[in-house]
Order: sequence, then structure tokens, then C-alpha cells
Amino acid sequence: MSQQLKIFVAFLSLCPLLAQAADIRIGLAAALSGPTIKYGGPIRNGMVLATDSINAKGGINGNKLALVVADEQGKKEEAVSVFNKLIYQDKVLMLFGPTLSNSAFAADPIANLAKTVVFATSNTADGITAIGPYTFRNSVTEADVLPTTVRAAIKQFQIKKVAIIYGNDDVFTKSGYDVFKNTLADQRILVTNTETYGKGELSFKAQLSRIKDSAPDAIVCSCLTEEAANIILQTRSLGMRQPFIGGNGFNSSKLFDIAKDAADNTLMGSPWSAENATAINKQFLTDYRARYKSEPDQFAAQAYDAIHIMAEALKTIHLSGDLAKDRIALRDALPQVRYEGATGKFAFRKATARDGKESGYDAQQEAIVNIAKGGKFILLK
Ligand code: 1QQ
Repeated sequence: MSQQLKIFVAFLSLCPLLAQAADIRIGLAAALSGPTIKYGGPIRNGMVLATDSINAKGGINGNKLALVVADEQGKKEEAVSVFNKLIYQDKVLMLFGPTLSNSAFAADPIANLAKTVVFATSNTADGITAIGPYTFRNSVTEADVLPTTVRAAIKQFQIKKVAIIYGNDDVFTKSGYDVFKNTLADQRILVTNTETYGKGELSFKAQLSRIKDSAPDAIVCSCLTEEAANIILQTRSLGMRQPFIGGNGFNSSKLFDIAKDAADNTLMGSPWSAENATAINKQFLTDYRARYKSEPDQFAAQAYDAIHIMAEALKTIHLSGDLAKDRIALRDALPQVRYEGATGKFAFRKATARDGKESGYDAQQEAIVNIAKGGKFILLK
């Protein structure tokens, strides 16, 4: 055999090893343009940070993770086309996203049909994981968080009656409203007045004047962050000083960019706090600040944890190279994961099934309550 041929044969014998060390392609459909980027940006950052950290330590069983990121713009039509692209063109093993529950109801059925895991890190509306057995989330539902938030608000501000305002054309804000309504009834709080608005509305003066007349002790707001911030500002300009009680939409520094300390005394529940002093949360904060020169929020922390949760599942399976089989193997491995991350102890919980369909998995995680002081959220003690 000639020298060149020998080298060629030696190279061929290495090929199976090279093939073994292939990248594991993981999709991320996030809102990376338009107003929803305030949530999607931190989600992408958290995922990139976690992916790079896992790869720097050698990847998963010798394979590197390759994150394929696509912008779904916070719109459901875009989410549908991005899901199709990631699943059928990019052939990802699984995908994360989309950013809003509103988009998930349109896009998640595509992943379920393709027997591909779709893992949400920010969808908190009711019914998301009833879409199908391939839908997972580590975002804690409004139904799990709001009762704790409302209980804390009653204690903190001696609340007896509240007014409610919510967006009536978004799945998340509507779902949050339903949960608030039931929670307030359960906790025997009177609702003085209920007001609604539509996406893109800028002036809430009419609704807020009626709320003012009804003289509530606090205002419950099931809103995305920009509307929430403007509602808070306009409440103050009407001379009202009531504290706000918010849901998952409040978990953004954008709230304070707009409302500043007019948002003081707002209560919000979340599994994550920058004050959580565990080693992994401290590492997350240090790495995030160093890389992005900004403060992370709950969405970044949940995205960071989600990559690690997926990695734990991946470690337990042998990837065969048959995409359809590997997608199912990952789906079967995920529910077993127990993980302690930046957002604390995490496990999956089988979601309630609806309409006789098999369901996916929700997050089993404790919520803690934060209060806004001086333009940021701190733990309510
Ligand atoms: C949802 C939410 C939003 C606040 C995510 C950014 O919780 O749409 O479910």
C-alpha cells in the first residue's frame, strides 16, 4: 500500500469517531424583533450562555450543542413558519419557544404532529401543555404563581377590594385575568371594577378614571410589560397611589425603563430572584453580567436553566442518528429530569389532559414574591 493510501485508510478508520462527535442541533424560536424582543432578547442570551458553558466543558457525551436561533417576532403566524423551518429544514432534535403563549397555541401543534419536543421557557397561560405530549415548559403557570402573589399582597397592604385591568386580545393576559378572578374570589377580595384594553392601546385614561371612581385598595393588572408600565404611569398622573399586583408580564426591566419608581410597591411572583444566593445563581449572574453588560431577568434565568434541563435528559440517552427515533427518546427522557438551577429546584409535573388528548409536562416549582423598590424588584420579606 502506498503511503498516501495508508494515510487515507487511517483517516477512514477515524470517520466513525468523527461522526460520533457531531453537533446536536437544538432550535430556538424567540421574539428577536418588534416589541416582544424585551422578553425574547434575554431568553436568547440565557440560552446562548448555557449552551456555550456546556460546550466549553466538552458538550454532552462528547457531542457539542449547536443552537439554531430563529426570530418569530412575537407573532403567531411567524411562529408557525419558524417552527416548520426548524423542524423540517434545520432538522433540530427539539426546539425551545415561542416567547408568547399567544403564539404557542398556533405553533405547538406543529411540533406535536412532528413528534418533536417543544419546550417553553416563558409560556404561562392555562392549557399550553394540554396541546400535546411533546409540549413541555419550565415557565411556572399563572395558576401556580398568582394565588401566592395575591396572598402576599393582602398581607402587605391590608387589601379588601381591588380593581382589575387586562388585555382582552392576548391569550396570556386573558388567561391571567381568569386566574386572578378565581383567586380573588377564593381569597374573598371584592372586585370593584373590571376594565379591558386591546393590543397597542396607548391611553388608558378612560379605564383608569372609572377605576379611580371605584376606589380600590390595589390594582390587579394582567398585562404585558409595556402596557403595564404605561398603565402605572397614567394611574399616578391621575393622582392615584394604589399598589399594583402583576403577573409574569411584569418580569422585565422594561417595566422600570418606562415607569421608573412610579412602579414602587408593585408585587409580582416568580420562581427566580437575583437575590437567590445559591452557587449556580451567583455563577449565572456573574457570567451574564460579564457577557451582556446588563442585568439578567427571570426570562434569561429560565432559558439558562432550560438548556441545562435538556442537557440532563440528553446525557441519559444514546443518540442513534435516526432523527425520528432520537426525538422520541428525548421526549421520553425529559420527564425524569430533576435539576437545581438558577431558578431553584426543578421537576416536571404531568399536565392535566383535556379533550381526551395526551398532555405534556408543566413545571413543578415554588414561586416567591418580589416587590418593586427604587426601580427594581427585590424579594418581599
Ligand atoms: C406568556 C407570558 C409572557 C409574559 C411571556 C413573555 O407569560 O405569554 O405566557
